[in-house]
Amino acid sequence: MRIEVITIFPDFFTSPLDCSIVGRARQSEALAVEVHDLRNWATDKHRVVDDYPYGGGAGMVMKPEPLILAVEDLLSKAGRDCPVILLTPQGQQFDQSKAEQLAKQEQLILICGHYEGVDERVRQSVVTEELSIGDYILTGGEPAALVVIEAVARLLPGVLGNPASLDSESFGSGLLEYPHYTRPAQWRGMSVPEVLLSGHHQKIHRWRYKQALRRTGKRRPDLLEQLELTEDARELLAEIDTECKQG
Ligand code: 4G3
Repeated sequence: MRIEVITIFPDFFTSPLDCSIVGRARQSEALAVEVHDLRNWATDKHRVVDDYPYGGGAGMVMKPEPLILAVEDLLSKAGRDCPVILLTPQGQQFDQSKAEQLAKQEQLILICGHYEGVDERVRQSVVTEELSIGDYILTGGEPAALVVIEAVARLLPGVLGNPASLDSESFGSGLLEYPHYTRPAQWRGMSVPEVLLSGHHQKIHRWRYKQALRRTGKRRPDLLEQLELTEDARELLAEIDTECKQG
């Protein structure tokens, strides 16, 4: 996959894109990320990319010409259409299913907005979708673009060593993860649940599944409601319910 990023702060991406899974994905050539300085497409000698809002008001607005020219250039180099995504608080909420959908694409163009917003004609003419990473405001779309790149990169074929871990993780199953433990079995009076030391794989699996259901019900009842529960899940939830009432 190829991801083109358009930003006024290319340096912001240097270390995050060189590190960890994303860095390895880029070295393995499963992923190519090109970061482009928006000012390369500014049309005046001072390379200005923002201006005052028509109608007045506080703050600046990103000018339409540099952004539209940048996207047109990158699309013509690609030789075909691809999603052109503006990271903005007004966008559709980015989630795991969106990451899975984007991971199927051959190329993405990510636009990082700044100031008070982006001239509406950028949306009208080149943006195909707007995404938000959550209900909060950032000074720029750069951290949001990094979140999208990270979430998508780890889904690309060959990027994670052990693809089985993708299915069991949170949101793959629609549930939050069960509690994890490693050695030592005892520390400062805190012990690892007995069942995990038992070697009884069926019991372990059922214990983990119950814990995942318990956590999800307690912390994210909205996620539990979206699931089609099996007979087994219903049974475990009933057990959890009685345990709660018993205290
Ligand atoms: C465009 C994304 C960009 C318009 C960007 C502000 C939060 C998110 C910006 C705009 C952003 C997010 C830059 N803040 N929640 N700020 O994904 O009004």
